[in-house]
Amino acid sequence: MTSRPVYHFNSIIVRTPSRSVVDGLRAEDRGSPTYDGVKAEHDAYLEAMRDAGVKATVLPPLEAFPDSVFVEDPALVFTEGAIVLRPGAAARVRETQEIAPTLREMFHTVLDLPAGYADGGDVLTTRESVMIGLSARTDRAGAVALRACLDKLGRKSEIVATPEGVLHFKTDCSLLDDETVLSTNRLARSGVFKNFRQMIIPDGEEPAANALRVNDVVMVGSDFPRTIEMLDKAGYGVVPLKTTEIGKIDAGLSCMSLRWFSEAS
Ligand code: CIR
Repeated sequence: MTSRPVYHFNSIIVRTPSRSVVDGLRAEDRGSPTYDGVKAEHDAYLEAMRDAGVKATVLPPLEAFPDSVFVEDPALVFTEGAIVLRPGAAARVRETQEIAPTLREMFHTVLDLPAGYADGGDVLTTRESVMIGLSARTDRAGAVALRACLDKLGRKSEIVATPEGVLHFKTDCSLLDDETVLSTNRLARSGVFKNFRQMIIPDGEEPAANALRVNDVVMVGSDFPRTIEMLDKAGYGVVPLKTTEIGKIDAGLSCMSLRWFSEAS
């Protein structure tokens, strides 16, 4: 195990939103996002990422795949290699074919999930292990197959539960540093983070749990002032980013990038 912090990244892949993003999947209809709104949120995200010190590979929009801006779901990336996943939503399955060629160009080792279903949004990489949350998108067969792929990359992993009705494991949590997680109360109550220091999201701000630590900063949805204040007081370098539009299609900050530390850069 390297001594590099898990949140130390120098490389990301993002995909420009397509105009079809207004038709993105959602569990509950709270109105469609506007294309211009999503694009503005994506532009600000990319700028914040570059400010945080990463080199971005920007892929072109895919009109046939409304949710393809959420590149986190069809693949997983690590310094040691990438894994092409099998997304659990039928409309998103073929996003893997679109991202795989880029991964094969950028990584020496690219594995393919051989069975079941798994979305990257269900995977939280921590210092000790890679946590794989079972959800409506990630089934046990996918999680078991993913553990075997992670073994090949030399990564320890564990299978955990996602609270009922929550889209992805990381919808409800994020890593703040190597010892600390930010979690909703409903997820923390399950005991999954007993080996971590836990910061609990204030009631009513649950979507803020999908924050994103990148190098020296923690990106947090700007609609969540109490979470921002809590993290600020705890000494984190908070960068508030607007997530109002992507929030309408159940997305947050981690969804919009694949992040890793490339030893080649
Ligand atoms: C979906 O339902 O797949 C998209 N509308 C949202 C994906 C969010 N991705 C993530 O949390 N990693």
